[in-house]
Amino acid sequence: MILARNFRFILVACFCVFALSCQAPKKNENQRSPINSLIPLPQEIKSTGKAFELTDKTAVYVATEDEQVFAVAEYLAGKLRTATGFPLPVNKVQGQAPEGSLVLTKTEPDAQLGEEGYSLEVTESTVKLSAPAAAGLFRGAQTIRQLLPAAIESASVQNDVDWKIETGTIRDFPNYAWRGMMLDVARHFFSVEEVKRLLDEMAYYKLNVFHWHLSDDQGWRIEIKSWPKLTEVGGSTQVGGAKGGFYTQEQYKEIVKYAAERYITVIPEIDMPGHTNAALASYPELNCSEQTIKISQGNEMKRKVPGLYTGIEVGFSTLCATKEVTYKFIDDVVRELAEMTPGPYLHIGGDESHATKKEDYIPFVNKVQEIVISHGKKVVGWDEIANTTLKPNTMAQVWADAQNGKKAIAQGAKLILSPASKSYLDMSYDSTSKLGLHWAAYIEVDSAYTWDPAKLVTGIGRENVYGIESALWSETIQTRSDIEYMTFPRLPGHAEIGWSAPADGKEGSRNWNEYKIRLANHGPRFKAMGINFYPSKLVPWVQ
Ligand code: TNX
Repeated sequence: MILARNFRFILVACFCVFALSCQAPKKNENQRSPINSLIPLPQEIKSTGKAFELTDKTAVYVATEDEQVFAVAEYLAGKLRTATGFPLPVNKVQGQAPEGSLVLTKTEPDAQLGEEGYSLEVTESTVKLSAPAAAGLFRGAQTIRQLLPAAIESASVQNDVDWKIETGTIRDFPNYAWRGMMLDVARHFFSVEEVKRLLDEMAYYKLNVFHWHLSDDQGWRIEIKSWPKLTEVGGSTQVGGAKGGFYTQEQYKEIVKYAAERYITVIPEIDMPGHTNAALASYPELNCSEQTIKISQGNEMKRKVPGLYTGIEVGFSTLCATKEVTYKFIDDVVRELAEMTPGPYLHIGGDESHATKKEDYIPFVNKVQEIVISHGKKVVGWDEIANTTLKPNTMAQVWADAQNGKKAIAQGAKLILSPASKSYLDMSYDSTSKLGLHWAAYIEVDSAYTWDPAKLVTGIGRENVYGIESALWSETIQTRSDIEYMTFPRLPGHAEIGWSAPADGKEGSRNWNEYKIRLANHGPRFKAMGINFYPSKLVPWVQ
């Protein structure tokens, strides 16, 4: 180990001194202390105080035949070409790469680095990024972007910038396997381009799971060929009553591919048995109620169908758990979804099913788990599903009730932690926020950062937690700009909680005062990327 985590503070202090001692900073120079620009903080980092400079002669070399590695090299070069204006060609190389180059190498498996870990060695002459897997190289590529001046993220060529990376070594790997973000596209619909943009932003902070909340009372957003009215009817509107939208299966696959190129796994969610009004309005037979109404002329009787819903109340809808057609419906939906989802998990929701009879909820969730497994996938559900018999490999996502988390653990399940009071990105920052709800908390940027998944609840420890996830519900979120305002700058803090071990080596604490300096250095990066962010007064933003 180059440096134990406990020494990070000493290091941070050293880098601060280094940064202060720099004379006459050029454009962006003050953002260049390596630690000060890195989120999430790497596990081990050692600076040697000199610099590698990217020039119009720099080339990128790939020291393997692996096409995925080549693709990562192309991705990285693409990210660096725009603002530098340098050609940065990507070439394969056997043996030594020439001086002045960036080299990507695939190494032998390494238990500590795993799939996503990497090491980076920067000397005055070369930047060497190596990892056992392409995913690790991709994560390391984000570190290289962050080590460069913030202007590297600009959408046009920037002159007068020294494109320097400070020399040193980094060895880095994630603390948690699942570092996710959920986007609710049901309450308000977001386009393919908006989703791709979010995936790019997630990738920059080394997230690896995109949880896609595809259905809810207000909208059904994924084309299901065997049940076409789901999108025709259920996808037609959204909160507030405006036109909704949905993804065709082709668009879904396009997003899955885009995510995969960023080493992000897509986990689709079909929320059930509650949160299903859009489906119930599309297919009357999925309702339990056989109530009939008289059609004014003639003797015909017609089943009463709930209308489309565009409000934001929850807990009033349920699929009929006692009808066979319900399970035929779920089987078709799960089959079509599973066929176009390479990731191992499907999310079945299961939350706030207040309209489902208690005696129906447990057999319902048990049957749905079986259906998902029969299509080759594992199950994730909101914490309420812990009240049923969890199948092996089913995971519970704790959002509201830690007791449910403990029930899941008692059944041998792992947890995804999304505590609403810390990780819900739809919670307002404070009482003056125009966007968001605040039923769980107001979540300022420091509060979003200062928690430890392994210490949050007595009885839920590191070994029970598979990962963490930020959730953006979209009752009040309508545009890309709204998404970004609620996501930034809280998501980088969550990303660090998921990736980095607690900064002072002690469990249960994170040092906000150290972190806020690094976050402040991301202000110019957000601006260069055109990200609309909440300029919290708690952060000493670099201008
Ligand atoms: C609770 S979190 C919900 C969502 C809402 C959210 C609003 C969860 C599993 N259910 O349906 O959108 O609160 O913050």
